[in-house]
Parts: sequence; C-alpha cells; structure tokens
Amino acid sequence: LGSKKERTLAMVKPDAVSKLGDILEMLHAANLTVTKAKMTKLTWSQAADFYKEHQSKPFYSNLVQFMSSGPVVAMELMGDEAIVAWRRLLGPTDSAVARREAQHSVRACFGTDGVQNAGHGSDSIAAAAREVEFFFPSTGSHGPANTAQYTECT
Ligand code: DGI
Repeated sequence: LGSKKERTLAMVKPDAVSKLGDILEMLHAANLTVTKAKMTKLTWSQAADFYKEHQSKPFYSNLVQFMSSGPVVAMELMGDEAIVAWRRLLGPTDSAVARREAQHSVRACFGTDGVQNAGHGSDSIAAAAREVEFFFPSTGSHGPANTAQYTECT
C-alpha cells in the first residue's frame, strides 16, 4: 500500500508563537517535516487576503485583527497525508472544544477560544498550494533557496 506524500501550509498564530518549540516537537512526533519556515508579521490587508474566503462571516474582522496583531510562524510541512495529519494535530477549530475532545492537540494545549486558536492548516491540496505560495512565493524571490533538505540523525 503506497502512502501519499503531501505538503501543507501550517501557521502558528500570534497567540502560540511562544510555544513554537512545543509545536515543533509535536510535528516531529507526528512524522511531519518542516521544509520551509518563516516568522513574519502580517499587515491587516495581508491577513484580510489570506482569509478572504471568510469575508462575509461575522467573525472576519476579529479574525483579521487578531492575525495581524503580532508575529506568526509559517511553515511548509511534508509528510504522509500531511494535510489531514496536521489538521488532526491542530484539533477542532474552537479551542474549548479541542480541550474537551482532543486533549493532546495544538489548540487544546495552546489555543484560547474560537478565533485565538493557536494554529492554521490548509484544508485541501489547492489551499495548500495557494497558501504555500502566499508565504513562500516561487517567483521574484532573491537570495538563498528557502527549501531545506534533511538527513536523518541516528
Ligand atoms: O480551518 P480552521 O482554522 O479550523 O477553521 P476555518 O477555516 O473554518 O476558519 C478560519 C478561522 O476563522 C478559524 O481558525 C477561527 C475563525 N473561525 C472560524 N469559525 C469561527 C471562527 N471564529 C469564531 N469566533 N466563530 C466561528 O464560528
């Protein structure tokens, strides 16, 4: 049975950047490899663009305000079924629900509520492609390549 290597875009939201070390340990335990990483502070309009599919929702302005309130850490992850694996590790969208139903998840451990929920994960292959490109544009970028290659440590 072949396993499906995928990439996804993970983002550590402003409320959980101080827990980055713990989150990296959880990624390692889940066999997800960080192949690109960047800490950045989104402007209001960048956050609005990233979440534009939610622009009609009542929580949109709170979401955009929160997402541009401090630094985030964006990562490209690679692994078997990485999209669903990272979303499972994140847990339910609402951190309170995560604490009830998925106690070892990122949101249960580090999230606050429904908007301040510690992390983001792409929900499809198309979203992953768009979101990786959002943080790590493949054209017009200068300087060193931002893709890492890993050798297993024994
Ligand atoms: O993919 P998710 O981040 O789990 O959830 P999503 O793509 O449906 O929503 C994006 C973000 O918007 C989510 O991380 C937090 C916020 N959000 C989603 N649904 C609700 C919400 N915030 C509030 N307050 N209430 C919601 O129902």
